[in-house]
Amino acid sequence: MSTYVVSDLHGAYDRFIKLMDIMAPDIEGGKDELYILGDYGDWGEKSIETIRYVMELDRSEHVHCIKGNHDLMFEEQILKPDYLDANWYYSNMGMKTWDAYCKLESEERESIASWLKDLKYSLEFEIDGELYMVAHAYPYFGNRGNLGYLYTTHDAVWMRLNWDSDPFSDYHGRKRYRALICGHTITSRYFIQSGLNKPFEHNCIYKGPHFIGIDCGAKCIEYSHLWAREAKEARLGALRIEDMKEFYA
Ligand SMILES: [Mn+2]
Repeated sequence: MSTYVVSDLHGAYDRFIKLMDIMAPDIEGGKDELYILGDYGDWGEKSIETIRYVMELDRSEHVHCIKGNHDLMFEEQILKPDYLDANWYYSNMGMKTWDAYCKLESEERESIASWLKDLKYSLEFEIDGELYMVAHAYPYFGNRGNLGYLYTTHDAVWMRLNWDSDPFSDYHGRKRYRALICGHTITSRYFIQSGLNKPFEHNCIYKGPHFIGIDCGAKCIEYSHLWAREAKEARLGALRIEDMKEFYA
């Protein structure tokens, strides 16, 4: 059995199909598990296509989807359709997602809305006796009053880590996590902060002291007219936890 983790698809449908071909997780046979850590749409041209495909995958009990900040903004926009959230629509490039969504049949709109609502903020799994948590940006332990503000759904999708952040430093529970695996921040930021050189010309997965960042910047793929360097470095990355093998498209 293998466990694959990918994040921040951002409408990069063609790259995701390519990556799935390269990883070839055995979902149907139930041998492998696939975790997708959120931000399915926005930025890329094929946001709705990506969401549709992920929803199809998510029908399997071996696929586990997490909510990202973009998915939360989309969800909130659906709940308040008369008030356009400019922060999502313009600043976070939700326009293609929203415009395409509004043209869908009501049945599909409803199924997307209910899928977004049900996305989890975190999940955990054990491999070789080591416990991992996956979340879009930051740990989430459920709505527990005793942990107060330290762990909110807001942080779970929005928090920005630094290269040496310990996302479990305020956690005083009995579990011992090997690492958080998250997306949300393009990994080049961690390499620049830490003074490490990236081992490749393209973005790659960041294996830090307390967390593993896997967002390799797929949202920039279609923006070479704005950010030539970012777009050139961008790719979609995934990690297989058992042997820490990296996959890129
Ligand atoms: Mn994000």
